[in-house]
Amino acid sequence: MVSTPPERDVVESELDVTPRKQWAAGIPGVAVSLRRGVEQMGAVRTARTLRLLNQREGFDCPGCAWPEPRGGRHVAEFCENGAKAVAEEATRRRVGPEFFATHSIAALAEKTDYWLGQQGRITQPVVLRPGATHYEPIEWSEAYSLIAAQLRALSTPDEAVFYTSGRTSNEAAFLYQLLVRSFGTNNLPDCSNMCHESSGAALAETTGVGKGSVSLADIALADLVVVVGQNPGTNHPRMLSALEQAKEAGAQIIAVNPLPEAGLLRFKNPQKVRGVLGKGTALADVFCQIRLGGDQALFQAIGHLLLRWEAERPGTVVDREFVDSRTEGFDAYAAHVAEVDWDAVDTATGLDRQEVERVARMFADSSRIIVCWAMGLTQHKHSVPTIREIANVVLLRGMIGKPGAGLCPVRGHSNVQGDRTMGIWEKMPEKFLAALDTEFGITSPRSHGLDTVGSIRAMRDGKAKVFMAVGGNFASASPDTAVTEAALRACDLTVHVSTKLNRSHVVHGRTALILPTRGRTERDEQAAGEQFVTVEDSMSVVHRSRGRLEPASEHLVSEVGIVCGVAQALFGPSHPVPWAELSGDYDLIRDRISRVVPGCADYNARVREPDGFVLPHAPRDSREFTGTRDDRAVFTANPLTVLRVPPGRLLLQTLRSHDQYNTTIYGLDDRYRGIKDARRVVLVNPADIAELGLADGQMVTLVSEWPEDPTGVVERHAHRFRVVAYDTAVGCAAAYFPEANSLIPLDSTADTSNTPTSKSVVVRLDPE
Ligand SMILES: Nc1nc2c(c(=O)[nH]1)N[C@H]1C(S)=C(S)[C@@H](COP(=O)(O)OP(=O)(O)OC[C@H]3O[C@@H](n4cnc5c(=O)[nH]c(N)nc54)[C@H](O)[C@@H]3O)O[C@H]1N2
Ligand SMILES: Nc1nc2c(c(=O)[nH]1)N[C@H]1C(S)=C(S)[C@@H](COP(=O)(O)OP(=O)(O)OC[C@H]3O[C@@H](n4cnc5c(=O)[nH]c(N)nc54)[C@H](O)[C@@H]3O)O[C@H]1N2
Ligand SMILES: [Mo]
Repeated sequence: MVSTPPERDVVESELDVTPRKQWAAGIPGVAVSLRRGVEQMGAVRTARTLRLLNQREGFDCPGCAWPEPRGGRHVAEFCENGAKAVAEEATRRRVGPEFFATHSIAALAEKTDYWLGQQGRITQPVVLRPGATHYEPIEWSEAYSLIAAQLRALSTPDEAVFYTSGRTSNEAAFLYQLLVRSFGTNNLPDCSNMCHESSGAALAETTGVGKGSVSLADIALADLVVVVGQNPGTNHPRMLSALEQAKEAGAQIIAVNPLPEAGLLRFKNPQKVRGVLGKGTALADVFCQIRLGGDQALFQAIGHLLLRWEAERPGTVVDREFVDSRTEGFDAYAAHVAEVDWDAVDTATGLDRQEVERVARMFADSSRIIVCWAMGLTQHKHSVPTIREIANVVLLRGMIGKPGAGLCPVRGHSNVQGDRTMGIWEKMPEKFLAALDTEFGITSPRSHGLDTVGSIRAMRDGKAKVFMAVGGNFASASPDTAVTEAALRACDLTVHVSTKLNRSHVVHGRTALILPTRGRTERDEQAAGEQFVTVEDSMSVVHRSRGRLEPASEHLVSEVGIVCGVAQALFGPSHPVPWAELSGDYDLIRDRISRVVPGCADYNARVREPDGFVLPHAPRDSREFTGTRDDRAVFTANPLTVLRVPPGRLLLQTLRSHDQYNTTIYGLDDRYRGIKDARRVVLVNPADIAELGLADGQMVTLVSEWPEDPTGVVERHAHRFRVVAYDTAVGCAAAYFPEANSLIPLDSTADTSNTPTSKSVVVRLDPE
């Protein structure tokens, strides 16, 4: 069986490859952000909008989840890519009824995500009726009734799936999960299932809290910061300022990555004259060009060396006091890593042993260590054991719950962490569900719901028939594009609460709705007056976000309003949850949050503090591990996984360019990597190009091979990719997400977390 994904994203353009950049940000960064802003918003709106970004009385940047400095939010805290994210939302371009009258679904389906996104903000709710060729306007009340009728017609609530992307505010997320659980299902897949789920799983198990244990202030206090599997120059640019501060205070930085990413190697701070004019700060002291998926082996080897040195000079490496009083499982872990297989470490990492030793030595010699990571660690089959292995090393050095030290998963979407805190999860713990039931007088279902991959399977197999999404672009962001698209098309109803057009709107169920919503930058007037919302950043800081711009259209409804609208139509007036009141005054939602969500007592008052408040985190705050089985941090012994690639194949990662926000494509350049005007490229080491008998610039089809019963090996194809000779680790290749998503088999997921293996797909490069 051969599955052939759609070829819609073929961009016919002349590829232009220039030497990759040795540094990030600086003048080009600021210039690009202003140019993009003016293009989309005009000069006055650009100046006004950027002035409000990340300010105490302004709105939270819809870019990444990196925190703002506390007490420092009076200084403009934005970056090139944050400004692009804002420009996308605050654009003056509009998609109104005449747009939908002109463009049929068939015509829109031919367009790329890039083109769709460029058309502007959707101004009014639209419906695609069964068999129709065009979306047409619909009244809000009719849209709500239509959803309610379809939901009521299901034979069980578990036939509906409710997706969330990570931009949704805490208030909207809290009400959304309440709607879904009142309806009777835990089918709450979210983007986190494809993102940091592996981090949550590994950290909850080892430390008792599935979140990071450092604050922004810790970074400046660290003497060693290790950045693994992350490209902050593009995806968390404000993190570079923090790294620069740490560096200035004497910290050393290690970058572990198959690619020499510009932001990790050098940084020009646009907010400082020296940064703009000078050569910038050299950030990484050591760059380990690791093979994809080699990090577990690296950290196992580091653990091995640390314990060996401890045996040679007892009391110098292991924090005995911490290990004895606060952890369990140390002996089994020590016995396990004593036996480390060095040949396997060599193969898995591709690093030479001196390099591994040098890095381990830095772990031994530093007294305040922070390890940061993102998708390079979370999207492999063995991601959870990899992150556990990092926890082992951090624990044996006693690097949790003290200043300048800790575990730091760097989240993606600006409120993805908050959405989880508010209950967007298919398996919320009993304590949360019980509190929700008591507060509202409902009975939440107790059986676990479907995650993202589970939802795709259920829709594919006809077991789920209604798909609703608050934000996101499920069709493009999910793995196995052809399978996901077929799954969505098999639904009776697909509903998207969106700001802008995307692929998911044209890959529709029998009936489809697009419900346009106000974005975070926009004013939110309700019955009780102007509202603000709250969000949680990657370091558990909860704070306000208040939109100030005029909404893109008078017909837009806030996410809170849409959730309440659906709920009222579905449950009628006698439901125990007072939906109408809640949607008129967000303080009333926050009162409820304060009684249901752990750590949120007195929520309304605390979010009104100038910088908000920090959610409790026992390991960080008091070195307590009360969330684990025995109230102790857990060392784990993890069998070593080595990804072996058959001859003639490469291991492919799918990653972001500098000019995109997930499936939202801002432009076709990847400036820091020196790629211009092209997205269908595959970056390959020159040695592999020679070995495979290919040439730089040659056109190839990427083919992934996946064993599937009973059919045998299934091939997935992505055509018209251009080979680009690039300095990546040998045996490894890279292509952009979402163009390469068609290659990732739905069943290829991480153990425990079920996250698609977007960073390790075995591929063949067939010449075209
Ligand atoms: N401008 C912008 N900002 C964003 C986003 C965006 O698309 N655009 N997306 C947001 C979201 S949702 C997220 S989750 C984050 C994503 O932030 P990142 O995780 O930085 O995003 P990716 O582009 O997936 O980059 C993965 C990095 O890990 C490296 N890597 C891949 N595999 C491995 C491996 O096996 N080992 C190691 N050591 N390294 C590896 C890659 O070379 C690359 O540098 O960014 C958020 N911020
Ligand atoms: N191959 C591969 N696949 C991946 C990844 C990868 O690295 N490789 N990364 C994964 C990761 S980390 C993530 S987080 C997911 C992302 O998956 P998603 O979160 O589903 O995707 P996005 O592209 O961020 O969603 C963009 C859409 O959100 C809508 N939107 C924007 N702002 C708002 C708003 O304020 N409200 C509402 N309601 N809608 C809004 C717009 O319509 C826009 O088109 O993708 C995952 N998929
Ligand atoms: Mo993400």
